[in-house]
Amino acid sequence: IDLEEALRRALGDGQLNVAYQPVVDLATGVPVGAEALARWVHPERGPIPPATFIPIAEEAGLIGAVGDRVRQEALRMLGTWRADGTVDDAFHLSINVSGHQLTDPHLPSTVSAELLRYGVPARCVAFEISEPVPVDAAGRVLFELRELGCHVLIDDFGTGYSPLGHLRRFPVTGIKIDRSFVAGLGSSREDDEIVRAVVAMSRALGHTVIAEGVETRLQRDALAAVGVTRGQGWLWGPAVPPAEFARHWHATG
Ligand code: G
Ligand code: G
Ligand code: MN
Ligand code: NA
Repeated sequence: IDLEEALRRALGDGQLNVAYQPVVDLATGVPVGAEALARWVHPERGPIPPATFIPIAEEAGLIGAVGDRVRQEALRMLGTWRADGTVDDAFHLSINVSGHQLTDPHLPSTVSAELLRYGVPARCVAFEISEPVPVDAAGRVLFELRELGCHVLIDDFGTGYSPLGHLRRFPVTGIKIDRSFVAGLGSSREDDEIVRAVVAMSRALGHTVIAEGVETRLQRDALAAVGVTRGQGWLWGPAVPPAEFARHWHATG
């Protein structure tokens, strides 16, 4: 099938949804937040992973529409969860933003209106950046999002596109340690030392640190040993649809 055409249709048909992966307190396993992740289930082809459709959306000029859809749906969901007691007042929701979205000067006012509409405090929302971004335009947008009170996280820290310069140029409030470093924790001396150094730097800068891709108790314990307090990964659970998230995490949280 022509995936671009199918994606265009999916946006109109509500085939594009959001799944939520818990971010937990490493020591207790209690959820302190979640990351919103785009999900597309095509009526005939079944699930199409973001690694496939996000690049298509970028090429087709649809990444703005996809991003808007995910953000609006995620903020609406957080408003509902806050109102019905599924999550507490400290719960943070992370939303991915593409480089393209960060060049839209209207993004901060759009976000501000959505926060009001859904009754969500800005301090409960974090935007994750993981791509090369045009520094001047994105800098302005990120400063305005930060001024609203939203958090700004560097995603995939240490790999992909996460230059240290972002920490100086952008109003960053935290980092997410890429899962490739978490993978070797407790068994690779290099990974242990790299994560230890990243944590020391983040602490000195006053940034929060979230470890991604935590799959084993060995990794969790190694993270705790170097002072990481928040984690995300299959050890606690994958991204799941909102109803399942509420059912599972309401009881434990
Ligand atoms: O769940 P996983 O397969 O869910 O996600 C794969 C990749 O797709 C990740 O790198 C993630 O950052 C990216 N991704 C998931 N949802 C979104 C989204 O809503 N917007 C953008 N820009 N990227 C997303
Ligand atoms: O935005 P980001 O690139 O961080 O997207 C999160 C991606 O990581 C998603 O594709 C998600 O399915 C994946 N993921 C989440 N938890 C784990 C994990 O414990 N191990 C691995 N290998 N991948 C994970
Ligand atoms: Mn992310
Ligand atoms: Na990541």
